[in-house]
Amino acid sequence: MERTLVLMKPDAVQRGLVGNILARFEQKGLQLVGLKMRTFPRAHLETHYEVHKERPFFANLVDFMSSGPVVAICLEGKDAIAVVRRLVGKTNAREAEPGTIRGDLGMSFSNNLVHASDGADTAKSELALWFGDAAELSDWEPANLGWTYNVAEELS
Ligand code: FUP
Repeated sequence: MERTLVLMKPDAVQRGLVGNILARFEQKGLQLVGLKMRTFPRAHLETHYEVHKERPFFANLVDFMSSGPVVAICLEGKDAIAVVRRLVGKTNAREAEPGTIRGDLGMSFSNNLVHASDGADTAKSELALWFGDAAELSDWEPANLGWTYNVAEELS
């Protein structure tokens, strides 16, 4: 099982899309193991987007991400990082495929509703940043796990 970070950005909160987005992950079969909501300080968001700090859009990105509450969640599942990235869709929401979160719900490149970790290393470092206290993540076994996956092939 893998864990990944998803952020529902301030546009998702302001547009009342948190429930819609969360439902898509739950319905897919991804397991919710962490959730928090807060307007995060600029310094925290600058650390999160450090890889982009030299890019021209960096200041705008940090302004946007600190402009209101963000809902941060941790999702668990087999190949969760890649599965979530596919559900999220292309960065520019106008180009994202229908059926994806950005493709169905967004029209913007920068206000693109969600962030999702893009690989194993980033998932690890981002989860350490957003859910640094292990007690913020819940280890639990969904009652339907043996129906979401094939027990003999995928859970042994
Ligand atoms: P993604 O992995 O799809 O979230 O996208 P990136 O990590 O490449 O970019 C992070 C965020 O920066 C995007 F969500 C949108 C914003 N961005 C811009 O505003 N302009 C750009 O040219 C590239 C990214």
